[in-house]
Amino acid sequence: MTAGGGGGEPGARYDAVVIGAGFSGMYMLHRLRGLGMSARVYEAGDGVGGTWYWNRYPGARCDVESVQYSYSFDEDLEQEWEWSERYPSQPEILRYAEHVADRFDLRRDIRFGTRVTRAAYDGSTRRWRVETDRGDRVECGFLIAAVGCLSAARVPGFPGADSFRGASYHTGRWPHEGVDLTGRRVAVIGTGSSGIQAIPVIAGQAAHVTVFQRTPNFSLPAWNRPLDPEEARWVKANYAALRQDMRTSPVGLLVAFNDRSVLEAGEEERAREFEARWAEGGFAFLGAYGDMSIDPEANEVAAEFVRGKIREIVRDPEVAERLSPRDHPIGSKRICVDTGYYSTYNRPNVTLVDVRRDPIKEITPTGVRTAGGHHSVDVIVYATGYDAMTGPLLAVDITGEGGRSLRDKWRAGPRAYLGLMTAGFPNLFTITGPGSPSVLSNMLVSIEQHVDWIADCLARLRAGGIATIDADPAAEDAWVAHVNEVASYTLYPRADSWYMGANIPGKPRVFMPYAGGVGAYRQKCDQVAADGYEGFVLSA
Ligand code: NA7
Repeated sequence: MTAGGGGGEPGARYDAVVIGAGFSGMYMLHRLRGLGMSARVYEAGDGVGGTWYWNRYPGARCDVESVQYSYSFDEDLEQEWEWSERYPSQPEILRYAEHVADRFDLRRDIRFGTRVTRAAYDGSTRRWRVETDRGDRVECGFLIAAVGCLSAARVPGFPGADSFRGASYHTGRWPHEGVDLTGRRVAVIGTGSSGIQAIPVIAGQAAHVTVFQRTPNFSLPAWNRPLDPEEARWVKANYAALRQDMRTSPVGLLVAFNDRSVLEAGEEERAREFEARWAEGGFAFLGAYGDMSIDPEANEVAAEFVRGKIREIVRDPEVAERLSPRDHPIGSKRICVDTGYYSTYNRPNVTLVDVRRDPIKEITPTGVRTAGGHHSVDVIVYATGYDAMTGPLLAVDITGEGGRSLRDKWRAGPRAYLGLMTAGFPNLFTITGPGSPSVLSNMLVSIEQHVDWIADCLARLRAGGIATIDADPAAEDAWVAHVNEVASYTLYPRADSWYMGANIPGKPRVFMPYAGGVGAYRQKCDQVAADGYEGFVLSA
C-alpha cells in the first residue's frame, strides 16, 4: 500500500502505531525500525515536518539556532546538512525534515492526510485499537503519541467572524501557496511569537497593518544573519561535545547561564552584562543572572532593561509604553525572538490597538469593530496561538483500562509520570508530554531523549518477555506534585501563559511542562530505567 493513498486499511496489525510525523514521529519510526518492529505512522498533514509543515506564515522562523535545532542521532546526517542562516526559516527546516524522510526512507510507513480519531485499549487482548478519519481500523501493541505541543490551532470565537468578506488565516494554518498581501489592509490579532515574527514582514508588504494587542510580550533581537561557514565547520568538528553539553544543560541550548545575582551586581556591571547579552541575541539574555527566573525583584531589573530598549527603539513614547510588558515577569511567558519587531511601529503604515483598553466587539463583513471604532481591513491574520500541550492529544478520543477516557482523567489538568505515560493507559507513550521539559527546552534535544528512552524501554520489555508497561498511580501523583513544586519556586505561575493553560477559556490553570531542567530530567529518566523502571508497573 502506498503511504497516503487510497482508503483505510482495515484489520492491519502493527507492533506500534505512532501519531504524527513531525520531528518526534519521524525519529520514533526510525528507532522502531531499528528494533525490527512493524510500525505505522498516521499524519494529518500531506507531508512530514509537523509544526514546520503547518506554520508557513510570513517570517516563520525557529527561535533556536539552526546548528542546535537539528537531530544528533546520525553523524553523517549531522555532517552533511548545511544550514544557511543563524536561525533557520520555516522553509529551510521543512526542507531538512523532508531530507531526513528521504534519507531514512521514512515515507513508506507513514499514511499522510490521515488523522487518528480514536484509540481504545482492549484489556482482554492488551492491545490498542486505533481508528482514523480515513477508515483505518488497526491494532497495535504500543501506541506512541508524537502529536506535538503546539499543533491544535486556536481562533477565538469573535462574534461575527463568519460574516467577514475578506480572507482570514490562522498563522498555524497558513495556505501552502502563500498569500500576496501587497497593497492590502491587514489586521493581525495576537502578539505572541507568531505575531511578533509575522508583523514586520507583513508590514513590508501590506498597505496598512493594524495590530490588535491584548498583552505586550517581551521580545529579544535575533540578529539573524547568514551562517558563517567557518563557524559551521567549527560546530561540525566539535558536535559530539556540543551535543553532550546541550543534553546536560538547563534548557537544551548552548547558552551560558550565570548563577550570579543581579541584585548583588553593581549598576555598571549589570548594564555591561545585559548589553552584551542583548548584542549576542536570542535566549542568551535569559541566562544573564541566576535570580532572574526566581526572584521578582531581580526579574524586574531585567524587565526594565528590555523596556528601556523598547523606549530607545520606538519613537512615539505612547506606543513604546503600550508595547512595554508590565503584567508578567520576563521569561514567565515564552520569550519572543524577533527581527525588527519594535522598530516596525515606527513605520507610517502600522497602527497598534490595545484591546485591553479598546476591546474587540465583533468582526464585521469589512473589518474589526472595537469599543472605540471600526477598522476596515481586507485580510485578518489570527496569530492567536494554540490549545497547547494537552490540546492535540485530547483531540483524539483516547480510552484506557476499563474504558476510562483520557479527557475525563485529565479534566482537572494533565497527569503523567515523567511526562511519558499516564496511569491507566498501558503501553501509551507521550513524546514531550505534559510533565516533561518539552516547551521549556530545545525541542529537538527533548524529542531525541524521549524517543531514545522509549525505544530502549521497548527493547528491554521485549527481551524480558513483558507485555505491558503502565505508570504506577502513586509514582504519577508524586511526579505531578514534584512538577508543581518546582514550578512554584519559579516565576512561571505568575503569568497568564499557555504554559498554564491560561489562554484557553475554561482550561484548568496548571503549569504543564517540567521546569527542573533537561539535564536533571534526563538523569531521572535514566535512573528510573536503570532501576528496572521504578514507578512503572510491568506485566508479563
Ligand atoms: P501565543 O504565544 O499563544 O500568542 C497568541 C497571541 O494571541 C497572544 O498575544 C494572545 O494574547 C493573543 N490572543 C489570544 N486570544 C486573543 C483574543 N481573544 N483577543 C486578542 N488577542 C488574543 O501563540 P503564538 O502562535 O504566537 O506562539 C506559540 C508558540 O510557538 C510560541 O510561544 C513559540 O514557542 C512558538 P494574550 O497574551 O493571551 O493576552
